[in-house]
Amino acid sequence: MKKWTKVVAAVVAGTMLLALAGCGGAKDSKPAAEKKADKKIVIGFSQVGAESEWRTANTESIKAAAKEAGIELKFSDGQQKQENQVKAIRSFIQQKVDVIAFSPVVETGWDTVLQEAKDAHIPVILTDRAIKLGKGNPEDYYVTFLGSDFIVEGQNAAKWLLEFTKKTDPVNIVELQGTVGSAPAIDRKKGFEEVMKDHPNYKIIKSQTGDFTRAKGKEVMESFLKSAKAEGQKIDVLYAHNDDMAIGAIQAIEEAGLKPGKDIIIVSVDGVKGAFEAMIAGKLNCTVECSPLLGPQLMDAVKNILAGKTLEKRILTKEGVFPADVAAKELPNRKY
Ligand code: GZL
Repeated sequence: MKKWTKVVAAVVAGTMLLALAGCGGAKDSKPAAEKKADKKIVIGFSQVGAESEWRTANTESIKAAAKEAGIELKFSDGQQKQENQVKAIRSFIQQKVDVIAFSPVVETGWDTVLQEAKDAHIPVILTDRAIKLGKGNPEDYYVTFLGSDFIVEGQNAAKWLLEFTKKTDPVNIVELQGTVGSAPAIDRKKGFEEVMKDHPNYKIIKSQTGDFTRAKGKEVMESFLKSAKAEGQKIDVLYAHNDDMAIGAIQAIEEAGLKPGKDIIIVSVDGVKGAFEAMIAGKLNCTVECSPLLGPQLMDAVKNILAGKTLEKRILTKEGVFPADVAAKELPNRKY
């Protein structure tokens, strides 16, 4: 009997040892990729700020898409200051996130922090706005850039205006520019002027930044109206680089006793709901779409990068032009 007990004890002990080794082994035998697959993806996102309806919709799209994709999102609001965005990107590097994405408030000044991200081997995705580096090719510092073509948006605004007004006598245009030094402000101006150069009777007589906000757009439009009156100039058209500045300007035009959309033709960019409501009220004549709904594309790009796939350097968003006569029909379809 004693001998049996010894044998059973040995078998039990052996089995236990095997089981322990097996379960340890099971842990060690899982392929690295699978282990990685178990680990939740973490993305650090540095946002420009909360300056416009467009930006709010962009932030909502990114947050919703991260949740949907099961990706942990570390989100930072830059309050439209580059130093805040640089600080956020540095913190993402410290936290060793899997991917860094950001919408650069201005085009330049990113060389050092992007080199730090590169040295830390953290892939970077550009969303919404482009960058320019002091030296070297920007494309060496980010995996992909997803967003709109702002030059085309400026061209579309000018083409719509020419088609809508069909003027041969002088047309005085005032321009509310976006944030100084930002890609959308630079390129929307560039695209608009490229088309207008073949129509010299259409002239930009005043141009100033309204920083993409309603408040500043109203303030600058007030100064345009005041100085034009003092100089005996008529303002025929307002070209605003975003709908928020146009909506602010509409208030200034009304307070000056003029009819926005009639006395002053207004064309702007973004295609936010507020623009459709202004068009239905007859106060805005056209908005050129610039989609903020970049969240799903961003999360797909993150997953593809971490899966080792190669991405296009540039992922373009398709956009339309919405004149006032389609606003009522289109409004129910708008997602931002
Ligand atoms: C455009 C985006 C601009 C919007 C503005 O992609 O960067 O910034 O046109 C926003 O409304 O503030």
